[in-house]
Amino acid sequence: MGQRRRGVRRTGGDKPAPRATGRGQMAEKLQRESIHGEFSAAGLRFGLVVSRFNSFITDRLCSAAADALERAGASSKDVDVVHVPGAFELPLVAKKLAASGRYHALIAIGCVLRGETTHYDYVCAETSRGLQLAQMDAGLPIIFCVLMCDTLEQAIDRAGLKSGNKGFEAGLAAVEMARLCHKLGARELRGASAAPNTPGKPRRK
Ligand code: INI
Repeated sequence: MGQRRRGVRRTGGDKPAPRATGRGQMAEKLQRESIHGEFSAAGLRFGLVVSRFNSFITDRLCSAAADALERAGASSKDVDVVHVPGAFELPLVAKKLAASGRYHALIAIGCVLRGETTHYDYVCAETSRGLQLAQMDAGLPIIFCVLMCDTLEQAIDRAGLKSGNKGFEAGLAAVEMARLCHKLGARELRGASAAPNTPGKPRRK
């Protein structure tokens, strides 16, 4: 029986099989050239839509979101806060703000707490559905910062206590998405003019 040399895989041909390395060149290239949004908010405009229902929580989420925007370099003159009665009203107002063309990203802030009836389920479902529809219609990032909790304690944990502050995370997400969408928009334009079948300038004879 022929013995195989250690470390040499037989492929049937003369060519040695590609060696599996920890990280291939392709993976490194993809990592290096991946597209992402920078955390720089300078010159960007943001709209925060904040529900007044459970304002004990939503005020804290809003402050943390504003803090994140400020730390990322946003100017206070470029951040607007609009209040609505409850989470259910967030989508319509977000849609209107998106249509204004004034903002690079919006943050929808609310807190829905489960009660004894099915009201909670309808408010949660329609709020999330409405915000996603508004975001897709407008093509503008609308960050989802609506807590949906079984208890007040769970909400408090997520508004600055045990589980951090979801408002701060939403602020960072808004900056990243605003930058990313801006970048992708610019790439689309460049890609269009560079498409192979795009007619170029007529050549002079
Ligand atoms: N709105 C909230 O934002 N959070 C709640 O917990 C909540 N609950 O429990 O009822 C709530 N209801 C109000 C709703 O969002 C609308 O404002 C209201 O139905 C008027 O359209």
